[in-house]
Amino acid sequence: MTKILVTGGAGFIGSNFVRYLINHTDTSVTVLDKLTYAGNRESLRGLPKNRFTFVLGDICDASLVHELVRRNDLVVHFAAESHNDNSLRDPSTFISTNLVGTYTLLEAVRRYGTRYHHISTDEVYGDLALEDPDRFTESSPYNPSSPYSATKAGSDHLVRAWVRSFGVEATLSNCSNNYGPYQHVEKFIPRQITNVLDGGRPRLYGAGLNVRDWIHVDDHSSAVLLITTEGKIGETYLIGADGERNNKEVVETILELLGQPRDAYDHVNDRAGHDLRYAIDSTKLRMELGWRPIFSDFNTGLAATIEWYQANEAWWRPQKAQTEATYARVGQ
Ligand code: NAD
Ligand code: TDX
Repeated sequence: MTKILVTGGAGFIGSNFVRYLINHTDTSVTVLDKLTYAGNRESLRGLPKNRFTFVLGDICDASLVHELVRRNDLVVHFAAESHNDNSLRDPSTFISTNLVGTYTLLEAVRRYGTRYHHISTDEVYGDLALEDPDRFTESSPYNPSSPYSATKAGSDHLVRAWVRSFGVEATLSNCSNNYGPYQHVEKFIPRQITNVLDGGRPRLYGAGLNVRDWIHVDDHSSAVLLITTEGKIGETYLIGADGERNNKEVVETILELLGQPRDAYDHVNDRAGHDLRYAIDSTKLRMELGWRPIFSDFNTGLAATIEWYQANEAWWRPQKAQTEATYARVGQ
């Protein structure tokens, strides 16, 4: 049985990945998570005690990280400050968690010879024009726009340097925008769903023409698991499910699925430096490792996600008022 250390396992993608591991493998899982505003112990409720351990702590705490890495066979590193809007308000925690935290983990896996998988984002490549026929590939140049994406780009570079200079056994993946259950209400899709459930209206930045390439979080999990077992050391794999949609279309679909008029949304202040379009070409992952997404129909996945938020108000309610108050201060 493999022992896997999952950092950031109380966050959106980490908690879905932990559940995916428990349901699809016989591994035992240890989560290391600081439980920042984005981490939620409730997202890991009900996991089997004989296969799951939760450790409260910071990935920048070198002695704790070394002790946990020493006891595990594989580290999958999700922990991060993950929200672009927050990074525009205060980049400081992005520097410490995303850069120093990754460095701390790399030094530990280097010391114990532990296999490492690095979770990253398509945002490291910057953005594409709306009419550009090209999509991001593993050889696209790095060109991050926000403090968040710059720190993710920096962390990717650290991983490659530790592979080349110190022989660390690492793989990397850069995924497009995830949606699904347990996503914090600060993020686009859960924010709009819960606004409507609260009797309010969706809030679209600018004209709403920015394009994101949506993938269901379970498809991200299946790809990461495959890369950790079949991926080649030192290689990067882009993860995406051909889910390009502009924000206006997504809001209109949410409204329709919730039985509201398709135009019942508000335009609000745009994000500074707002990336126009992300789009992933996942040919390498599909051809070399045989990966395929299961959620090929975005509207079906979105409908299931809406049902999850309807059924789990107790999970999201505690964060909603504070999140909206923070947005209101900047006219969003
Ligand atoms: P999230 O904000 O929902 O979760 C982050 C988790 O990390 C939280 O549980 C938080 O408590 C924990 N954490 C933060 N700082 C920590 C620290 N110093 N020590 C220990 N734990 C800490 O984020 P997410 O959306 O689940 O993203 C997870 C990863 O996936 C990130 O690395 C992100 O860059 C990447 N990613 C996200 C997306 C997306 O669409 N959300 C897409 C591609 C890549
Ligand atoms: O209220 C909103 N209205 C709106 O129009 C919010 C919160 C967002 N938006 C727009 C901004 C983006 O164009 O929706 C799009 C998606 O926004 P976010 O959910 O903040 O995601 P994004 O900035 O694209 O980054 C996400 O995908 C890549 C994750 O948060 C990152 O962690 C990941 O790396």
